[in-house]
Amino acid sequence: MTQITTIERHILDQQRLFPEARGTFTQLMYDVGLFAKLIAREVRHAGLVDILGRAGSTNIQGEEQQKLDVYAHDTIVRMMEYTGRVCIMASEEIAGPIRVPEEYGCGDYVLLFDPLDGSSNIDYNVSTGTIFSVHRRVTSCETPGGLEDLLQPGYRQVAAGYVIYGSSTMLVYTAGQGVHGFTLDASLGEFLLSHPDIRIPDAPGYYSVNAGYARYWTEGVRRYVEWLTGRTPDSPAPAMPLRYTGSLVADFHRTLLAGGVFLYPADTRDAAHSHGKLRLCYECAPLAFIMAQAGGYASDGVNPILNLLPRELHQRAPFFVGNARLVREAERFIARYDADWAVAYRDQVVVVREPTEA
Ligand code: P6P
Repeated sequence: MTQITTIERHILDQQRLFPEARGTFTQLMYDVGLFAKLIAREVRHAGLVDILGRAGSTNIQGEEQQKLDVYAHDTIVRMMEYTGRVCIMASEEIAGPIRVPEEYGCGDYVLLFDPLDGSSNIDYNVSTGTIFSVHRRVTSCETPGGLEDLLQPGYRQVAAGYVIYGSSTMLVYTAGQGVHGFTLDASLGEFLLSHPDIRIPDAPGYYSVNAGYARYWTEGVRRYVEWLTGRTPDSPAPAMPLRYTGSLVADFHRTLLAGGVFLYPADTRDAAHSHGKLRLCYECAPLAFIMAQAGGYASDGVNPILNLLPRELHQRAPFFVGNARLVREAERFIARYDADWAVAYRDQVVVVREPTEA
């Protein structure tokens, strides 16, 4: 009989790698699996409710339907604050830190998340996702968690993952011991191990970028994309095909499994996009941790994403992620053709290096 490994069993097996582990982190990952199931259930209903909603202004339960991203946010907050395993949280949906009521206790961990990324695609039935990042708190347990616990560099993450609500619902996570994917068996209500030890393929599959913004790219990014598409003599052969869904988790998941590179670069469209569109703390950093654990690499075009020290919760970062060779080539094009931009950018970000890094 083939072994069935639930995510709970897998997390327990991982915990056994750390004899000193007290099980709190394991419990936290159980909680993540549960909120993922709750959100997946509602996302699955979205299309149905939408059709029925057209008959009137209420959903099938006769309630005013919550927006799914608000539902996802509320589900995660309610689920996680009650456990007492986190001391503070941050969400893409809320401007400031989410404090944990004192009566729930003050945990050792910190959770940052994008509750439903790509939710604008729900009406078109495009995959969406939840992205999460876990840090250990750095402030004393005697005090409530604070911004200092949230604004940590990506290399200090203890876990990161995402749930993709696609043709099937998958939870992909790392706790620093490789990347593992679990597919939801809705009939069991369990996430079952379907993709153990994910490694990004060496052979690049696709490149992924919103080519509609090409006119706003810097020269280095433009030349880099020409290189990816075989329009320069030393391009990676064969020229890579383009895939772009406009849903970060879907584009990242395909890059992780098929190889290649995803980029959302800084562009000259307006000030809001001068560091790109994606958020460092709960989009770029967790996905960078996963990609590093799968043998790939993530950069802002100048620095490793994992070495960026966030200065504010919703800070954006240019994002290049995928095969290490392809991402480092992006850094070379930017260093060569966007030197002035890179000098100005370096003055705007704070870089810290992992102590073990040379
Ligand atoms: P654009 C979705 O709104 C999102 O935040 C990410 O999921 C996605 O990668 C990006 O925006 C798409 O942005 O500018 O290409 O539509």
